[in-house]
Amino acid sequence: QRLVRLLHEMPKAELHIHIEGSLEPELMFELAAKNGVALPYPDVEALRAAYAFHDLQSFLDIYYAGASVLLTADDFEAMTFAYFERAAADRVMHAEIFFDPQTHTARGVPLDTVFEGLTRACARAERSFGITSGLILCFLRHLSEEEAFSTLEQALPWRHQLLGVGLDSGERGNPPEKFARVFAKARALGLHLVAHAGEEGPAEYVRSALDVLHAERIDHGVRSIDDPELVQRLAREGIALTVCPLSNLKLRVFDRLSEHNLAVLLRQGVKVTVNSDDPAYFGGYITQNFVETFEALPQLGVDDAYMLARNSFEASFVSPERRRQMI
Ligand code: ES4
Ligand code: ZN
Repeated sequence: QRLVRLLHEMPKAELHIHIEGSLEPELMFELAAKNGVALPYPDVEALRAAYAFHDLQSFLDIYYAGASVLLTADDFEAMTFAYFERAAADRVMHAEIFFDPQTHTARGVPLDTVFEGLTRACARAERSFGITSGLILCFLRHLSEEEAFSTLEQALPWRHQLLGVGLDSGERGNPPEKFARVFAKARALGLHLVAHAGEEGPAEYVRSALDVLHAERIDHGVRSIDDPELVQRLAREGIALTVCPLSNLKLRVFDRLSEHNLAVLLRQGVKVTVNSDDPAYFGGYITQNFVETFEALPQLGVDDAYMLARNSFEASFVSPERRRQMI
């Protein structure tokens, strides 16, 4: 109906998308065959059937295995451009894209190959669809800070193609503090800073992402709800949360979408945005996230749709001029 059409057609920015999480099973099998990489599933159907997760780690195991088919710059370009085609259909005007270099360098894929493929796709998306984008290099938090430093060092020749750095992978037991020094280095380089926090981990990790890492946005952040003082602070300081409802559902952060706290956070004045996280694994791209969330939370209406879209532009790292163009 009218609301669904609005959610589909309204211009939006996507601020939380792991590009490796946009790799659809069909392309995964195509690349596996081309590159002679064996997948532990016989076909697309068997692979999709394995997408029944019970927590973050059970997803990450399959997600890192899926990325093993990516070998050449063309592979990274194909995956990334396929995401942009979906994004264009969802009226995404601007995307800030996460990638996990350590997943690839650990397999012997050079960082240059990753950057080459991603940057080519980003340039082509701007020409083809007018979508602007930026790349956010994520450190894997289950690895050491030393390894994160080495990754940042290797990325320095590409720093002008980088919008910022982020922090992802298994949250529990890997607090933001573990990466204080490497984030300080990235900050000194003038990079933007974001971090996953308060997805499976406690509200305390959201606080330390802000206070210790100086993160400008919090990815997920839904566990902030356990700390009312923190929620007030997020609202007061205009700190955006990049919320991913279908991800939270699939990884059992919430048992049902109707139990999601997105609307509560929004009503408390928090700058909430809606995003897709790993759309090939979680059952939908950004518009699907909007539509299912609005269906599950009847207190959300047209005004909220506009507010969530406006929040996505305001929380993005684009220049004010480009922002005026988009809205
Ligand atoms: C992720 Cl949903 C999620 N959480 C943390 N790290 C990730 N990497 C890819 N998807
Ligand atoms: Zn994420």
